[in-house]
Amino acid sequence: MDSVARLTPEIQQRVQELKRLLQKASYEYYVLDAPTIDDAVYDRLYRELQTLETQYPELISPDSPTQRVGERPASQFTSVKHNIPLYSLENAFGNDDLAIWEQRWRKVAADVSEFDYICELKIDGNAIALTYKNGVLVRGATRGDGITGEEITQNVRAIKSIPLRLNLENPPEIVEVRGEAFLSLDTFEKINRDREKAGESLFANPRNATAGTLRQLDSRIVAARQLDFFAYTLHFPGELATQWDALELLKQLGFRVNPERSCCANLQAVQEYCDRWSTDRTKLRYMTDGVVIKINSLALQEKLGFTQKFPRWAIALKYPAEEAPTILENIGVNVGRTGAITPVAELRPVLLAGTTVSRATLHNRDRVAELDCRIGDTVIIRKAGEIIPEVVRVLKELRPAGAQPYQMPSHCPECGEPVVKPEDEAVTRCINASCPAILRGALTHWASRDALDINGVGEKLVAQLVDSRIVHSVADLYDLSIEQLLTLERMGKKSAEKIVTAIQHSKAQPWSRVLYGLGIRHIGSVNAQTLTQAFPKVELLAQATPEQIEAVPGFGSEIAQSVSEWFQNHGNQELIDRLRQAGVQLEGEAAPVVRETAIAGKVFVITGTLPTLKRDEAKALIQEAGGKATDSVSKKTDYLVAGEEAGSKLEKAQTLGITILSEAELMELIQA
Ligand code: 1X8
Repeated sequence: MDSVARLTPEIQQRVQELKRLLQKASYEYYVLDAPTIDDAVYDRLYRELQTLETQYPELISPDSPTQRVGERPASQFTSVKHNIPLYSLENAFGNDDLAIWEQRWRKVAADVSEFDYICELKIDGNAIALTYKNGVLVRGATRGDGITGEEITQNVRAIKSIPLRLNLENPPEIVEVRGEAFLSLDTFEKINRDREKAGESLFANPRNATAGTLRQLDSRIVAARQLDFFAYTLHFPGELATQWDALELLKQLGFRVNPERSCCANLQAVQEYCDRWSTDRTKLRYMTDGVVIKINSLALQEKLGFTQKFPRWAIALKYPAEEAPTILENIGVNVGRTGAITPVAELRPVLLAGTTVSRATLHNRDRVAELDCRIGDTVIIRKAGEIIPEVVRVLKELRPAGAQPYQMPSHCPECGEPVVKPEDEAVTRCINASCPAILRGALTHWASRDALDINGVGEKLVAQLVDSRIVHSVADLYDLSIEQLLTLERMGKKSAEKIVTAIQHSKAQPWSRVLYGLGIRHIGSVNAQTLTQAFPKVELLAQATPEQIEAVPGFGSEIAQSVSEWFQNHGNQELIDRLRQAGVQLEGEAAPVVRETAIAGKVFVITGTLPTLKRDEAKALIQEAGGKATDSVSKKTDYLVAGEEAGSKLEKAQTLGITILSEAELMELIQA
């Protein structure tokens, strides 16, 4: 093997040629849906390029087709500020809303008499912002909150219909492209079939599956999932006049642009477009949830500008949730984390809003009685947004003879204990504190992302831990050993080690998350943060009277009662004691909810006087969010947080091109 092979002009030329050929082939295949070369030929060319790049690594460039998939998984994502914010759109739910919108914007631009609209399908996926520098894709980011998103460049590269290089001779220095990453319905269903086979939890809909895929740390998984992308916004310096031209230019640059767009001279034409797609959208192989209507002229868009929240020059007409009839084959029950027993409709599988539905919630006993649904009935089901489908009505005229009214079970299907139905509540409950279903729910909630955020402890593992009687309470998690985990089916040493480490790390999570994780009724993550601000120690909260809790702004008597009762329960007091012994945080200021991935591993230096934080406080916040705070600026520094009278450190950071943050920007970053 000649590892020091000489690089000749011929080889350089061949590499260029291979990149061009492969780029063109992939564009024809993924964007135009019109392949011109055989798969086998493509593979041969790809391997030839790969071989040459291995021999001459200096020839590898970020726009090479071999660079779509990263070799090594990323360890985390970082948050990035968008160059231009991503706005959300105002919603319209019918023609009246559209007419009001038109009147409203015309008042702002009273002198405008000539205009037209562009209608585009609203793709139900995840918005992505792409930055091209000198024609090469350098950054991909999720929408996030519109101001800051997560940097997912490596994953974006793995989307084959996104060009790594713009198809343009002399590209401007910076081009920004926005669009929607999505999964086709066929791919979505295949992913769920595979997950079902592997015993993994299913994605509720293609949008969630897309979001989950974009957040994969391993871009090889992203590539395997076959995400797709429609481009719809172009920020291109120069002479673009209309949205229509922008879409045409996006196409020329090598993007997939949704073909169903239409230029409409007036609202009536817009309404006809919306009417047509309200039915025709069910024939598409991807999910749409409405139509985006934009004013075509970019000059007029600029003149109209933005409100606090939305562009004035665009609106989204949303389609109502879809309904479908099917047969109710059985009524099962699900026991939740709080012991609530929910009747569940088991349905003959039916296609609804593009996905196959076989279960729907019936909410509670009163709802079942109100619907009077019986096994064998023909029922209408509806899917509203991403929420689990529900049964909305029964077609009683189609009821089979002899169908019996439904009776809720008198005993918990999980533990066999009698259930209770408080007079004033619609909910039937299992109140057996050691019911395995309640324990499973409590553990899953404890480990969930907004609570203790323990990676690797999901529904599947929790079920194994409960069934094998290794874990009887949340506190038992902290005594779990690698050896115990290894007794579980299909558990390897590496995974076991990771799980134990993740559990131990969760001890550093702030008191507010711990309180949320306890799963006290009415205490969601926002209430937990407010409460921990008012009661910065568990003892203070445990001893508080309902009146003292009610004195917290926003808290009513029902919440106060629920919290107070929880802490009076002997079993719960024991749980708190054990958590304290384990080293879980039961005090401290309510820290903002921080996602572990935002700045994990990033190196910060603080300099100058910050407007509100002392330097130690800023350091603590950075460390809490997983970052490192050091004292001197070097090439390894990721961020310099600069306050007033910052001196030589600021200069040095500027020369090294290090990102400089204000205190406010730091706060934004660690709250992302
Ligand atoms: C969101 C979306 C837009 C378009 C399509 N699908 C979406 N989900 C489009 O303009 N064709 S625009 C948009 C937004 O601005 N938030």
